[in-house]
Amino acid sequence: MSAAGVVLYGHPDSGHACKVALALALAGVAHRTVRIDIWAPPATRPAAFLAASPFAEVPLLMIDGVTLVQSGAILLEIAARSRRLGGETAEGMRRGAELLMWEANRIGMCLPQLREARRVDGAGFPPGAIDWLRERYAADRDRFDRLLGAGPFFHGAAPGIGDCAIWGYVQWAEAAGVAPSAAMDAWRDRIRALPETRSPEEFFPA
Ligand SMILES: N[C@@H](CCC(=O)N[C@@H](CS)C(=O)NCC(=O)O)C(=O)O
Repeated sequence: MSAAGVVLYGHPDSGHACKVALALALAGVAHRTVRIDIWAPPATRPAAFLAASPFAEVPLLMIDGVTLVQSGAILLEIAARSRRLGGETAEGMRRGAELLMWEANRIGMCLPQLREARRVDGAGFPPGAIDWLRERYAADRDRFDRLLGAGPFFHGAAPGIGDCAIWGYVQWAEAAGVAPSAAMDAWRDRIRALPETRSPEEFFPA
């Protein structure tokens, strides 16, 4: 994977894009980023991006001419290609895949929606939807603690793609109007303390 051949399209407001940016940083994959304005109409996005992305969504990762979409699939590819972040062993890949599926179905479903609900002041959310999402989050927070176990990371002593996926939106729990668990808070501190971790703005500078 050469730096010139690896391009990540993303935006700092996208937790899905932050998952991939963190994984590339932790795996030491040299790359360049292209910031896509996800708040502008899709048709205004760069032609090369629109041609490659089926839904005009970020993240999109280009590796040596191969286009990858869907953050979870991208994370699995990074682990497999770099043999890091769980990609070192079959067991690490299995753990990563399990965590990615859990995140996408659970915490990665309710937290982005709760954050969006606050941004738009609930407009467009049917009655009861926000309460339902909050109830789901309460269950997800308990399971976060159980999955993390003794930690310090979801993959054990070092972070893996599961940590990157879960970081995507758990980093913004308060912005979604919910409280992190104590274990969540401590884990976020550990992720932030990693030398490779950057803020969303630093990952995707304007
Ligand atoms: N399931 C996708 C979700 C991607 C997604 O929802 N991307 C949003 C930002 S978080 C986006 O690009 N929105 C802009 C748009 O749809 O126009 C993934 O995991 O990558």
